[in-house]
Amino acid sequence: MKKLFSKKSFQMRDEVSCLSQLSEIHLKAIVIGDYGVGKTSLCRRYATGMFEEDYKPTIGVDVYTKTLEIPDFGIIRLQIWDTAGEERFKRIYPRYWLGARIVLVVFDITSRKTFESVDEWIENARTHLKDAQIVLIGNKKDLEPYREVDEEKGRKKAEELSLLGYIETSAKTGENVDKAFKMAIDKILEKMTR
Ligand SMILES: Nc1nc2c(ncn2[C@@H]2O[C@H](COP(=O)(O)OP(=O)(O)OP(=O)(O)O)[C@@H](O)[C@H]2O)c(=O)[nH]1
Ligand SMILES: [Mg+2]
Repeated sequence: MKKLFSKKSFQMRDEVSCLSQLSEIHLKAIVIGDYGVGKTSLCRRYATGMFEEDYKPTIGVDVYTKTLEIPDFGIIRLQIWDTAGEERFKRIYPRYWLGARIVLVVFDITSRKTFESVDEWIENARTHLKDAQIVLIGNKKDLEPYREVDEEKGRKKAEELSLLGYIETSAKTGENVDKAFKMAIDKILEKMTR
């Protein structure tokens, strides 16, 4: 197997598990937000590069995986828990939060209502996770003519709530999807190697 690590040693915190002598890092992300905002579409686009126009509401949770090779660092195996946004499933089961280091809170830029739910989702996440990187995502960026939430509002919300950042994505075109995940992963790697 190709050697992926330099000999440089670094301190690992107990928040990530490390297998086979620092060659693999396992990270868990959880994706939350109202129904229909595009959580599944973002996960699918990121993990498989595909997009589906059909809306099939998620029931419970689906788990996606993605393996990333970080030059001079190693392999990250990312597990992405895609939750259901539908009202009656709004309560995320406690075990879904377990071990998550990344939270992606998604709203739909064409729906003010989904943006108004963001505070509740974030409060919910913070009750369960004390040290996670939270990224706010305004999805459906390709539907610009139907926009109901200004980019500035999203940015301000992320600042107000001291989140890692705000990014607008399109699961349909793929725009910024990798970047949204990378934002959180980079932050975790930065903290680990500091
Ligand atoms: N135009 C456009 N449509 C999108 C985008 N992302 C998702 N959609 C569509 O929006 C609908 C809902 O997408 P899902 O990904 O299933 O939404 P969800 O947040 O997973 O919904 P729940 O599982 O019910 O919580 C589907 O018809 C998708 O094709 C996007 O970026 N642009
Ligand atoms: Mg879904």
